[in-house]
Amino acid sequence: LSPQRLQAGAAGPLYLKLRQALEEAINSGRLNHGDALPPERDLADYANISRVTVRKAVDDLVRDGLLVRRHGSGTFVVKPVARVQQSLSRLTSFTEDMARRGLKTHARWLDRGLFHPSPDEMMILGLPADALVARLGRLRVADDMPLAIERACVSADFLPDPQQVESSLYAVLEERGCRPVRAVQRISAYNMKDPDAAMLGVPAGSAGLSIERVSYLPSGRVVEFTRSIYRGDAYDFVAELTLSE
Ligand code: 16G
Repeated sequence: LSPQRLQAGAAGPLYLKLRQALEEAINSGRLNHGDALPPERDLADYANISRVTVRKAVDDLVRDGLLVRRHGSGTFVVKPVARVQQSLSRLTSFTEDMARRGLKTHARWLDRGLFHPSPDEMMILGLPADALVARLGRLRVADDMPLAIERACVSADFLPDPQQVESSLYAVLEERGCRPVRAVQRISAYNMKDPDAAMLGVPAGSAGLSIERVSYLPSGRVVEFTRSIYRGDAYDFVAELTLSE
């Protein structure tokens, strides 16, 4: 990032040269994934260029997903992700899926308690307005990488104490004899917005997947209605298709 190198060389806008220099620093590992970028003011002073130029180069790299701005804490180098290949034919839980890949999961709780159901929840779970539902909102993290935001809703009949769920909802449902055996899932494209994007560590506007899952007990009763946002840069959903007779 030396001022001489930036000023010298082929003609062209300074911000593009700075962008290229920063990109090289990231690709060569001089700037590591997760590292904070020096403040824009320091970069401008050091390279002897204007803050507007620095801002333009950084904006470009944020737009392309190489850097991410976190409110109040600065700009960071984005970690490239190994995509999760998720089967669409098995009814598994996030904890099980990650354990199978040797990853440790952890949750940041956004919501965990008993509430009266919203009209959507009443209709989908088949509950009266005076019923109670357990809502479990979590940022789901695997090996320190945030992957999804999930908001699960379960009738309090099945989960009277939501605090019982410390890591796996399905493990608790299994213990209580009401693990779902069938689910219908809808996946739609979604452009992420803040604060969700910020929680997932991606720029606002990044591609995401909005997923809804309604899962059932063997009796046909709905046990879970979950709305999630998955990172589009981290997931491939894979289904096996066969020719029907
Ligand atoms: C999966 C399910 C979610 C379920 C959760 C339970 C999708 C899109 N979502 O993430 O509906 O609530 O697993 O995971 O597949 P847990 O047992 O680890 O809490």
